[in-house]
Amino acid sequence: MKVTALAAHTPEAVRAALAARGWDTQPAWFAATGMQALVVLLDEITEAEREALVRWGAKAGADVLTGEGWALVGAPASRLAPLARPDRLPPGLEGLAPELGRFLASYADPPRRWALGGGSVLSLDHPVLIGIVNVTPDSFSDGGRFATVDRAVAQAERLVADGCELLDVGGESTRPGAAPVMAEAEIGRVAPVIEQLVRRGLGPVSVDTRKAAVARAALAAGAAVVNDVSGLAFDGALAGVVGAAQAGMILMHMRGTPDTMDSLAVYRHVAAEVAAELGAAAARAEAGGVARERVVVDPGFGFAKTPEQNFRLLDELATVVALGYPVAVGPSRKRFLGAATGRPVEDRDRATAVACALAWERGARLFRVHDAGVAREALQVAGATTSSN
Ligand code: PMM
Repeated sequence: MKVTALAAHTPEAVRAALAARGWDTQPAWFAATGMQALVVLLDEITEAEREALVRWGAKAGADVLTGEGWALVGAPASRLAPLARPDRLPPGLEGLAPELGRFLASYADPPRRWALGGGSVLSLDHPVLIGIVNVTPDSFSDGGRFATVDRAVAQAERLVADGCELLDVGGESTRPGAAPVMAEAEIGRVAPVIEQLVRRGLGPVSVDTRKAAVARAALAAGAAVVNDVSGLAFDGALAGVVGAAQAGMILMHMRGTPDTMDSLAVYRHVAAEVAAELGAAAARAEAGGVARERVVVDPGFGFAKTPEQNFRLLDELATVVALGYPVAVGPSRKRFLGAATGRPVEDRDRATAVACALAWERGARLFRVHDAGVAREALQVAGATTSSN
């Protein structure tokens, strides 16, 4: 007898073991996905559901830890599946099926593409780089250097040459203490740049704004995506603008505003709370008319999070991925990377690249970066390491 411990962090090792023993691709993948261990936290459950879960767990061989109003359930995905099937549900657990069904469906079949505006589609089977084109006079990392259209275009050309598939143009700094920018001034900064980038075929282009008026002007100038760092909390009209234009939308997590966010970095469990708040933002987007296939979520590294919380969130990114939307991350040159490396803002591209690779491994698919060169190499290695599921 010979014992071999298989890698359990993805279904790949089980799939390969079955394939090597003659299983066909499809059943091998299906079985391996079913064997994958999952842990789900169920909050807001009734006392009756809690008791029913404990009984079911004992019978089904699932680990169930519970307290008042909650249960932690650990089991292979295949064993959780009956809980998502109304016809096979143990009595007393009928209320769990819809949410669990949604979760298991997106676990088994994560989004493989992102529909932007203008008919563009980005394939998510490989790491997608989003290049940052800041046209603010006061952005924290490249403040003022690309403040004219020509400079922004030159920066965009470099980012595209380095592999960026989307360019994110921003005209408002979200640094704490940054001066607020009126919509007209923001439009004056971003619209001419977006027009030039699109005219030169450097697109698709995204606009980094919280304001409906700026989004409307940017979309008219040719932008295909609106990237809202407030996750639709700042301007109630923004979802309607994005929905009407059938554009893509990135919803980033933050709390408060750049001026108040640091005092709001209080979490009992940062990944679970960020995921819940992003789920609510995505529901707002869909209610406002943005189609689900156009939505991307972003945990918002550095926004209302301490360095420790950013690292916890990066490690537990799979919780955000489990929402079922493609996940973008923007760790680029941020303070938490400086906290770990001691490097100043202008020397954090290596740390950024590592953070991107770790995020890819945990399920992120889009990476917003200032300098694409090093990040691309890190992501090429990370991408090549991941099985093509
Ligand atoms: N970070 C900044 C600005 N916009 N958008 C998304 N989606 N994710 C981010 O992490 C993010 C963002 C702040 O960084 P910058 O001022 O250097 O652009």
